[in-house]
Amino acid sequence: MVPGSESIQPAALERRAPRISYRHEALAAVLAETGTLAALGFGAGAPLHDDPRYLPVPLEGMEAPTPLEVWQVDGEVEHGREGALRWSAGAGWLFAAVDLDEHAHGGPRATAELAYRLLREFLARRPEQHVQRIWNYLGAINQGDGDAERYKLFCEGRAAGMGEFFREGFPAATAIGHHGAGHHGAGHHAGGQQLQVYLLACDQPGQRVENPRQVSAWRYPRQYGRTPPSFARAMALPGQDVLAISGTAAVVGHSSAHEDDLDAQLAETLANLETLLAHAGMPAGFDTHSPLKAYVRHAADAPHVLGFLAARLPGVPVLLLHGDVCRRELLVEIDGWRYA
Ligand code: 3EB
Repeated sequence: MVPGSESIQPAALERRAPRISYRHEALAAVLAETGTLAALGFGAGAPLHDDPRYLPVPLEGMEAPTPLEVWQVDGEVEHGREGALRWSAGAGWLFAAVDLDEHAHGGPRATAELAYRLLREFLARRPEQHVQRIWNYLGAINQGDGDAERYKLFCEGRAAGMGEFFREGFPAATAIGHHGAGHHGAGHHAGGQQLQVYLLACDQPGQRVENPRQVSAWRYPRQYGRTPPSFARAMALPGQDVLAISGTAAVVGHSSAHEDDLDAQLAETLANLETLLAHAGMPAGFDTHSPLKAYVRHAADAPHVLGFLAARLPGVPVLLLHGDVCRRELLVEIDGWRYA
């Protein structure tokens, strides 16, 4: 199914992928359902709850009301906390998240290194060691110039914190800048200095998928920083029933395309997504079961992005979030899931 995957082993256990949905429901009701592995709230208005499966994400929704994102598995879910890390696990799947204040840990590089070390050390003690998908949200992502840009420092710290844990290949990922408003429950966090990293892992490996229109991120040339970004373009989850799609933008080869042209960037992003689906052996197009997120740099662009996606991807659930792509010339990025 996945090109270049000559050694797919028959899975010892079929791991049906988590169902991901956007839901306008009460958080307590969602958490009370059997099989709820994680629930994500967005922005300053997100609900408050102590359950470790609930993560308030520091990105604002751009359409009110903003739904919860809910991850559900087949079976009972256990959960807990260890210091800055919270986790849940069930049916072979694991959710884990860390939220760190950069002020307390020495800036973006050291904080990213710590976040990845904490996650890696936790995973090393778990049966679910195969990380499929990671999201990274940091403040002021484009601040600083050249190698001192905060995103590039984050990339250095991430690679250091990963150590040898990902030597067989990187997970699919997203890295987006938040606007630092901070959650009303974030307590000690100075909003703009919050680093949040969360992930989905499984007790079986997935299959990494690259995009033939794009240079693999870990091979980006020196101009993009001392340490290239550590992610795969997508991951076919172990059951081969879902493609987890990394943050995808108007990058062709290794270059940003269509500077300052929102429509052209959106069209190029969709072309990249379609190529990724084809290369993963999946049917073309997205559908009503395949939720996407669109991260939009300028709030004023939200209606236009919504209109574009409604026309080009009718019926596809899209959550619009206010977030900055890690290259300052890029205005929009899309990630999500494609169910087979
Ligand atoms: C790109 O194609 C856009 O650093 O984890 C997309 C997805 C991007 C993930 C990351 C960065 C990351 O290079 C940027």
